[in-house]
Amino acid sequence: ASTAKPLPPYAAWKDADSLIVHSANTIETRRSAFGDGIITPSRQLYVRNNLPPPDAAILNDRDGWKVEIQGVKQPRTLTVGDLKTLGVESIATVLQCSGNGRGFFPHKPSGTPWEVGAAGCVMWTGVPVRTLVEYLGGLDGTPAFMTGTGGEVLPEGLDPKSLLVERSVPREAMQDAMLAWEMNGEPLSLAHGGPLRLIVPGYTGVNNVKYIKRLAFTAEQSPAKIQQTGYRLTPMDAKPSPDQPSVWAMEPKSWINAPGANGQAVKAGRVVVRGVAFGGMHAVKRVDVSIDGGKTWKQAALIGPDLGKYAWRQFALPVELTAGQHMLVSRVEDTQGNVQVENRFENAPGYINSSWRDHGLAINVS
Ligand code: MSS
Repeated sequence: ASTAKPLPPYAAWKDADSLIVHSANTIETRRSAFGDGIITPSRQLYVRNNLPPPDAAILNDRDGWKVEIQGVKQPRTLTVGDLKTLGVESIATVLQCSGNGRGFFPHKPSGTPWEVGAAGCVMWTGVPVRTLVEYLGGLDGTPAFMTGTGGEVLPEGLDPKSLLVERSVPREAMQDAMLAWEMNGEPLSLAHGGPLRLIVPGYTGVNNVKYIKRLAFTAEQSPAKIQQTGYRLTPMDAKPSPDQPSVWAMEPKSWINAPGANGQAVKAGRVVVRGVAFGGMHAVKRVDVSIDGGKTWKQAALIGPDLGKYAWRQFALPVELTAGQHMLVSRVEDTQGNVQVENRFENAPGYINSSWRDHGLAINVS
Protein backbone atom coordinates (compact mmCIF):
# COMPACT_ATOMS: atom_id res chain seq x y z
CA ALA A 1 0.00 0.00 0.00
CA SER A 2 1.10 3.58 -0.59
CA THR A 3 1.01 4.27 3.16
CA ALA A 4 3.49 1.45 3.89
CA LYS A 5 6.52 2.64 5.83
CA PRO A 6 9.95 1.66 4.48
CA LEU A 7 12.20 -0.77 6.33
CA PRO A 8 14.70 1.08 8.55
CA PRO A 9 18.35 0.95 7.34
CA TYR A 10 19.47 -1.68 9.89
CA ALA A 11 16.74 -4.01 8.59
CA ALA A 12 16.89 -3.01 4.92
CA TRP A 13 18.05 -6.55 4.03
CA LYS A 14 14.66 -7.96 5.11
CA ASP A 15 11.88 -8.99 2.73
CA ALA A 16 9.56 -5.98 2.71
CA ASP A 17 6.68 -7.92 1.13
CA SER A 18 6.58 -10.32 4.09
CA LEU A 19 6.54 -7.60 6.73
CA ILE A 20 4.39 -4.87 8.22
CA VAL A 21 6.55 -1.93 9.35
CA HIS A 22 4.74 -0.44 12.35
CA SER A 23 7.73 1.79 13.16
CA ALA A 24 11.53 1.73 12.79
CA ASN A 25 11.70 -0.47 15.89
CA THR A 26 8.60 -2.65 15.46
CA ILE A 27 8.35 -4.82 12.32
CA GLU A 28 5.81 -7.66 12.11
CA THR A 29 5.69 -10.81 9.93
CA ARG A 30 2.52 -11.02 7.83
CA ARG A 31 0.33 -13.98 8.68
CA SER A 32 0.43 -15.06 5.04
CA ALA A 33 4.26 -14.95 5.08
CA PHE A 34 4.97 -17.68 7.61
CA GLY A 35 5.15 -20.33 4.94
CA ASP A 36 5.20 -24.04 5.66
CA GLY A 37 8.83 -24.53 6.63
CA ILE A 38 9.53 -24.89 10.33
CA ILE A 39 12.27 -22.27 10.65
CA THR A 40 11.21 -18.69 9.99
CA PRO A 41 13.60 -17.30 7.36
CA SER A 42 15.63 -14.42 8.81
CA ARG A 43 14.43 -12.08 6.08
CA GLN A 44 10.84 -12.69 7.21
CA LEU A 45 11.37 -12.65 10.98
CA TYR A 46 9.85 -9.83 13.07
CA VAL A 47 11.98 -7.20 14.80
CA ARG A 48 11.37 -5.40 18.06
CA ASN A 49 13.76 -2.96 19.66
CA ASN A 50 12.93 -0.94 22.78
CA LEU A 51 15.83 1.41 21.94
CA PRO A 52 17.35 2.09 18.54
CA PRO A 53 19.96 -0.62 17.82
CA PRO A 54 23.64 0.22 18.39
CA ASP A 55 25.89 1.35 15.53
CA ALA A 56 26.55 -1.37 12.95
CA ALA A 57 30.28 -0.90 13.62
CA ILE A 58 29.88 -3.24 16.63
CA LEU A 59 29.83 -6.06 14.07
CA ASN A 60 33.24 -5.15 12.61
CA ASP A 61 35.06 -7.28 15.14
CA ARG A 62 32.54 -9.91 16.23
CA ASP A 63 35.01 -12.10 18.08
CA GLY A 64 36.29 -9.07 19.98
CA TRP A 65 32.88 -8.26 21.55
CA LYS A 66 33.13 -8.43 25.34
CA VAL A 67 30.71 -9.83 27.87
CA GLU A 68 31.20 -9.51 31.61
CA ILE A 69 30.19 -12.59 33.61
CA GLN A 70 29.31 -11.95 37.26
CA GLY A 71 27.86 -13.94 40.15
CA VAL A 72 30.10 -16.93 39.43
CA LYS A 73 33.07 -18.12 41.53
CA GLN A 74 35.57 -16.66 39.02
CA PRO A 75 33.92 -13.56 37.51
CA ARG A 76 35.56 -12.54 34.23
CA THR A 77 35.17 -10.57 31.08
CA LEU A 78 35.26 -12.87 28.05
CA THR A 79 35.24 -12.12 24.35
CA VAL A 80 33.06 -13.91 21.82
CA GLY A 81 36.32 -15.46 20.60
CA ASP A 82 36.89 -16.86 24.12
CA LEU A 83 33.31 -18.17 24.30
CA LYS A 84 33.81 -20.07 21.07
CA THR A 85 36.62 -22.07 22.72
CA LEU A 86 34.34 -23.26 25.56
CA GLY A 87 31.66 -25.16 23.71
CA VAL A 88 28.97 -24.99 21.07
CA GLU A 89 25.38 -26.18 20.74
CA SER A 90 22.34 -25.38 18.61
CA ILE A 91 18.78 -24.97 19.82
CA ALA A 92 15.55 -24.06 18.07
CA THR A 93 13.24 -21.75 20.02
CA VAL A 94 10.08 -19.79 19.47
CA LEU A 95 11.02 -16.13 19.71
CA GLN A 96 7.80 -14.30 20.55
CA CYS A 97 7.30 -10.74 21.74
CA SER A 98 5.48 -10.45 25.06
CA GLY A 99 2.95 -8.25 23.25
CA ASN A 100 2.26 -10.60 20.33
CA GLY A 101 -1.55 -10.70 19.97
CA ARG A 102 -1.96 -7.30 21.67
CA GLY A 103 -3.88 -6.10 18.63
CA PHE A 104 -6.78 -8.38 19.67
CA PHE A 105 -7.31 -6.75 23.07
CA PRO A 106 -10.50 -4.69 22.77
CA HIS A 107 -9.29 -2.00 25.18
CA LYS A 108 -6.53 -1.05 22.72
CA PRO A 109 -3.54 -1.05 25.08
CA SER A 110 -0.77 1.38 24.25
CA GLY A 111 2.11 -0.32 22.44
CA THR A 112 2.32 -2.02 19.07
CA PRO A 113 -0.96 -3.72 18.04
CA TRP A 114 0.78 -6.94 16.96
CA GLU A 115 -1.53 -9.65 15.63
CA VAL A 116 0.20 -13.03 15.10
CA GLY A 117 3.45 -11.88 13.53
CA ALA A 118 5.69 -10.84 16.44
CA ALA A 119 6.92 -14.43 16.57
CA GLY A 120 9.07 -16.90 14.70
CA CYS A 121 10.86 -20.21 15.12
CA VAL A 122 14.59 -19.64 15.09
CA MET A 123 17.73 -21.82 15.18
CA TRP A 124 20.42 -20.41 17.48
CA THR A 125 24.03 -21.49 17.83
CA GLY A 126 26.31 -20.51 20.68
CA VAL A 127 27.64 -21.65 24.03
CA PRO A 128 25.26 -23.00 26.69
CA VAL A 129 25.18 -20.78 29.78
CA ARG A 130 25.67 -23.83 32.03
CA THR A 131 28.95 -24.66 30.19
CA LEU A 132 30.13 -21.11 30.78
CA VAL A 133 29.15 -21.15 34.45
CA GLU A 134 30.91 -24.46 34.96
CA TYR A 135 34.05 -23.07 33.29
CA LEU A 136 34.01 -20.12 35.69
CA GLY A 137 33.89 -22.33 38.78
CA GLY A 138 30.14 -22.54 39.24
CA LEU A 139 27.67 -20.07 40.72
CA ASP A 140 28.69 -17.96 43.67
CA GLY A 141 26.04 -19.09 46.16
CA THR A 142 22.43 -19.54 45.07
CA PRO A 143 21.43 -16.28 43.37
CA ALA A 144 17.72 -16.15 42.57
CA PHE A 145 18.04 -14.55 39.13
CA MET A 146 19.97 -14.54 35.90
CA THR A 147 20.26 -10.96 34.63
CA GLY A 148 21.27 -9.93 31.11
CA THR A 149 22.25 -6.38 30.12
CA GLY A 150 21.88 -4.99 26.61
CA GLY A 151 24.81 -3.18 25.02
CA GLU A 152 23.02 -0.10 23.67
CA VAL A 153 24.83 3.19 24.27
CA LEU A 154 22.41 5.24 26.34
CA PRO A 155 21.84 8.95 25.71
CA GLU A 156 23.49 11.18 28.31
CA GLY A 157 21.61 13.28 30.81
CA LEU A 158 18.86 10.73 31.42
CA ASP A 159 18.61 8.24 34.28
CA PRO A 160 20.14 5.08 32.75
CA LYS A 161 17.70 2.92 34.73
CA SER A 162 14.82 4.44 32.81
CA LEU A 163 16.23 3.23 29.47
CA LEU A 164 18.63 0.35 30.04
CA VAL A 165 17.45 -2.95 28.54
CA GLU A 166 18.30 -5.25 31.43
CA ARG A 167 16.14 -8.26 32.22
CA SER A 168 16.17 -10.80 35.04
CA VAL A 169 14.69 -14.29 34.81
CA PRO A 170 14.53 -17.02 37.49
CA ARG A 171 17.93 -18.72 37.84
CA GLU A 172 16.58 -22.12 36.72
CA ALA A 173 16.25 -20.68 33.21
CA MET A 174 20.06 -20.91 32.90
CA GLN A 175 19.79 -24.68 32.42
CA ASP A 176 18.70 -24.28 28.81
CA ALA A 177 19.91 -20.71 28.14
CA MET A 178 22.60 -19.85 25.59
CA LEU A 179 24.85 -17.00 24.55
CA ALA A 180 24.32 -17.12 20.79
CA TRP A 181 26.44 -15.70 17.97
CA GLU A 182 24.65 -17.35 15.07
CA MET A 183 21.00 -17.31 13.93
CA ASN A 184 19.59 -19.63 11.27
CA GLY A 185 23.10 -20.59 10.19
CA GLU A 186 24.44 -17.06 9.73
CA PRO A 187 26.42 -14.70 11.94
CA LEU A 188 23.87 -12.89 14.14
CA SER A 189 22.65 -9.68 12.46
CA LEU A 190 22.46 -6.32 14.20
CA ALA A 191 18.65 -6.40 13.97
CA HIS A 192 18.57 -9.60 16.00
CA GLY A 193 21.25 -8.77 18.56
CA GLY A 194 24.66 -9.43 17.03
CA PRO A 195 27.46 -9.99 17.84
CA LEU A 196 26.07 -11.82 20.91
CA ARG A 197 22.62 -12.44 22.33
CA LEU A 198 21.17 -14.16 25.36
CA ILE A 199 18.60 -16.82 24.46
CA VAL A 200 16.23 -17.91 27.23
CA PRO A 201 14.19 -20.77 25.72
CA GLY A 202 10.51 -20.73 26.62
CA TYR A 203 10.57 -17.12 27.81
CA THR A 204 9.01 -14.18 25.93
CA GLY A 205 11.05 -12.04 23.54
CA VAL A 206 12.09 -9.29 25.93
CA ASN A 207 14.01 -11.77 28.09
CA ASN A 208 16.28 -12.62 25.13
CA VAL A 209 18.66 -9.69 25.55
CA LYS A 210 20.45 -8.52 22.39
CA TYR A 211 24.01 -7.11 22.17
CA ILE A 212 24.57 -8.64 25.58
CA LYS A 213 27.43 -6.99 27.48
CA ARG A 214 26.88 -8.44 30.96
CA LEU A 215 25.45 -11.71 32.25
CA ALA A 216 25.10 -11.72 36.02
CA PHE A 217 23.68 -14.09 38.59
CA THR A 218 22.00 -11.78 41.06
CA ALA A 219 20.08 -11.92 44.33
CA GLU A 220 17.63 -9.27 43.14
CA GLN A 221 15.87 -8.47 39.89
CA SER A 222 17.37 -5.68 37.81
CA PRO A 223 16.56 -2.18 39.08
CA ALA A 224 15.95 -1.08 35.46
CA LYS A 225 12.48 0.25 34.70
CA ILE A 226 11.99 -2.42 32.00
CA GLN A 227 12.21 -5.02 34.80
CA GLN A 228 10.65 -3.20 37.76
CA THR A 229 7.49 -1.83 36.19
CA GLY A 230 7.80 -2.72 32.51
CA TYR A 231 6.62 -6.12 31.24
CA ARG A 232 4.35 -6.83 34.22
CA LEU A 233 0.90 -8.41 34.05
CA THR A 234 -0.68 -5.22 35.36
CA PRO A 235 -4.40 -5.53 36.15
CA MET A 236 -6.75 -3.49 33.98
CA ASP A 237 -7.20 -0.54 36.30
CA ALA A 238 -3.89 -0.62 38.14
CA LYS A 239 -0.53 1.11 37.76
CA PRO A 240 2.49 -1.03 36.83
CA SER A 241 4.30 -2.21 39.94
CA PRO A 242 7.06 -4.70 40.84
CA ASP A 243 4.65 -6.86 42.86
CA GLN A 244 2.72 -7.85 39.70
CA PRO A 245 3.90 -10.99 37.85
CA SER A 246 6.77 -10.37 35.44
CA VAL A 247 6.27 -11.47 31.84
CA TRP A 248 8.50 -14.54 31.73
CA ALA A 249 7.40 -18.00 30.55
CA MET A 250 5.28 -18.39 27.43
CA GLU A 251 2.02 -20.34 27.39
CA PRO A 252 0.67 -22.97 24.99
CA LYS A 253 -0.43 -21.16 21.84
CA SER A 254 -1.25 -21.93 18.22
CA TRP A 255 -2.79 -20.19 15.26
CA ILE A 256 -3.70 -20.87 11.65
CA ASN A 257 -1.76 -19.23 8.82
CA ALA A 258 -3.49 -20.74 5.78
CA PRO A 259 -5.60 -20.74 3.76
CA GLY A 260 -6.95 -17.25 3.36
CA ALA A 261 -4.61 -15.16 5.53
CA ASN A 262 -4.35 -11.47 4.62
CA GLY A 263 -7.33 -11.71 2.30
CA GLN A 264 -5.88 -14.39 -0.03
CA ALA A 265 -8.63 -16.00 -2.12
CA VAL A 266 -9.93 -19.45 -1.09
CA LYS A 267 -11.89 -21.67 -3.46
CA ALA A 268 -14.55 -24.09 -2.20
CA GLY A 269 -13.53 -27.75 -2.05
CA ARG A 270 -10.66 -29.54 -0.45
CA VAL A 271 -8.00 -27.38 1.24
CA VAL A 272 -5.31 -28.04 3.82
CA VAL A 273 -5.59 -25.89 6.95
CA ARG A 274 -2.08 -25.13 8.22
CA GLY A 275 -0.60 -23.38 11.22
CA VAL A 276 1.96 -23.38 14.02
CA ALA A 277 1.72 -24.52 17.63
CA PHE A 278 4.02 -24.41 20.64
CA GLY A 279 3.83 -25.23 24.31
CA GLY A 280 6.03 -22.48 25.71
CA MET A 281 7.87 -24.47 28.38
CA HIS A 282 6.74 -27.95 27.27
CA ALA A 283 6.53 -29.93 24.05
CA VAL A 284 3.40 -30.00 21.91
CA LYS A 285 1.24 -33.09 22.38
CA ARG A 286 -1.62 -32.43 19.99
CA VAL A 287 -3.38 -29.75 17.99
CA ASP A 288 -7.09 -29.64 17.20
CA VAL A 289 -8.62 -27.56 14.42
CA SER A 290 -12.15 -26.26 13.97
CA ILE A 291 -13.61 -24.71 10.82
CA ASP A 292 -16.77 -23.58 12.59
CA GLY A 293 -15.33 -21.25 15.21
CA GLY A 294 -14.87 -23.92 17.88
CA LYS A 295 -18.18 -25.82 17.73
CA THR A 296 -16.62 -29.02 16.38
CA TRP A 297 -12.96 -30.06 16.41
CA LYS A 298 -10.72 -32.51 14.55
CA GLN A 299 -7.18 -33.50 15.44
CA ALA A 300 -4.58 -32.13 13.03
CA ALA A 301 -1.38 -33.93 12.01
CA LEU A 302 1.94 -32.60 13.28
CA ILE A 303 4.13 -32.28 10.20
CA GLY A 304 7.80 -31.56 9.64
CA PRO A 305 10.68 -32.36 11.98
CA ASP A 306 10.46 -32.11 15.76
CA LEU A 307 13.17 -29.60 16.71
CA GLY A 308 12.67 -29.96 20.46
CA LYS A 309 10.28 -28.72 23.10
CA TYR A 310 11.08 -25.01 22.66
CA ALA A 311 10.48 -24.99 18.89
CA TRP A 312 7.07 -24.76 17.33
CA ARG A 313 5.38 -27.60 15.45
CA GLN A 314 3.69 -27.14 12.12
CA PHE A 315 0.28 -28.75 11.83
CA ALA A 316 -2.03 -29.57 8.93
CA LEU A 317 -5.59 -30.80 8.50
CA PRO A 318 -7.23 -31.43 5.10
CA VAL A 319 -10.87 -30.23 5.13
CA GLU A 320 -13.73 -29.66 2.67
CA LEU A 321 -14.82 -26.03 2.63
CA THR A 322 -18.18 -24.86 1.32
CA ALA A 323 -18.71 -21.39 -0.10
CA GLY A 324 -19.36 -18.70 2.50
CA GLN A 325 -17.82 -17.44 5.74
CA HIS A 326 -15.77 -19.72 7.97
CA MET A 327 -13.95 -19.13 11.22
CA LEU A 328 -10.82 -21.28 11.40
CA VAL A 329 -9.41 -21.83 14.89
CA SER A 330 -6.79 -24.12 16.43
CA ARG A 331 -6.06 -25.26 19.97
CA VAL A 332 -2.84 -26.86 21.24
CA GLU A 333 -2.29 -29.14 24.21
CA ASP A 334 1.19 -29.66 25.69
CA THR A 335 2.66 -32.88 27.10
CA GLN A 336 1.73 -31.77 30.64
CA GLY A 337 -1.95 -31.53 29.75
CA ASN A 338 -2.00 -27.72 29.59
CA VAL A 339 -4.47 -26.61 26.92
CA GLN A 340 -4.35 -23.30 25.05
CA VAL A 341 -6.80 -20.90 26.70
CA GLU A 342 -10.06 -20.00 25.00
CA ASN A 343 -10.07 -16.43 26.24
CA ARG A 344 -7.29 -13.92 26.75
CA PHE A 345 -6.15 -13.00 30.24
CA GLU A 346 -7.09 -9.32 30.45
CA ASN A 347 -4.22 -7.08 31.48
CA ALA A 348 -3.60 -3.38 30.95
CA PRO A 349 -0.45 -3.58 28.77
CA GLY A 350 -1.85 -6.41 26.62
CA TYR A 351 0.76 -9.13 27.19
CA ILE A 352 0.73 -12.91 26.58
CA ASN A 353 -2.44 -13.16 24.53
CA SER A 354 -2.78 -16.91 23.93
CA SER A 355 -6.53 -17.00 23.28
CA TRP A 356 -7.52 -19.41 20.52
CA ARG A 357 -10.66 -17.37 19.88
CA ASP A 358 -8.75 -14.13 19.37
CA HIS A 359 -6.38 -15.83 16.95
CA GLY A 360 -9.12 -17.29 14.77
CA LEU A 361 -8.78 -16.72 11.03
CA ALA A 362 -12.02 -15.51 9.41
CA ILE A 363 -12.11 -16.47 5.73
CA ASN A 364 -14.51 -15.96 2.87
CA VAL A 365 -14.70 -19.00 0.56
CA SER A 366 -15.99 -18.53 -2.99
N1 MSS B 1 17.52 -6.60 23.67
C1 MSS B 1 18.04 -5.35 23.69
N2 MSS B 1 19.35 -5.18 24.01
N3 MSS B 1 17.31 -4.25 23.37
C2 MSS B 1 15.98 -4.37 23.08
O1 MSS B 1 15.36 -3.36 22.82
N4 MSS B 1 14.03 -5.83 22.83
C3 MSS B 1 13.48 -7.09 23.30
C4 MSS B 1 14.36 -8.28 22.99
N5 MSS B 1 15.74 -8.04 23.32
C5 MSS B 1 15.38 -5.66 23.09
C6 MSS B 1 16.23 -6.78 23.38
C7 MSS B 1 12.09 -7.37 22.84
S1 MSS B 1 10.78 -6.61 23.64
C8 MSS B 1 11.82 -8.37 21.94
S2 MSS B 1 10.22 -8.86 21.62
C9 MSS B 1 12.93 -9.14 21.29
O2 MSS B 1 14.22 -8.61 21.64
C10 MSS B 1 12.74 -9.07 19.79
O3 MSS B 1 13.75 -9.80 19.15
P1 MSS B 1 13.95 -9.69 17.57
O4 MSS B 1 15.19 -10.42 17.28
O5 MSS B 1 12.75 -10.36 16.91
O6 MSS B 1 13.95 -8.27 17.17
MO1 MSS B 1 8.91 -7.84 23.14
O7 MSS B 1 8.68 -8.92 24.53
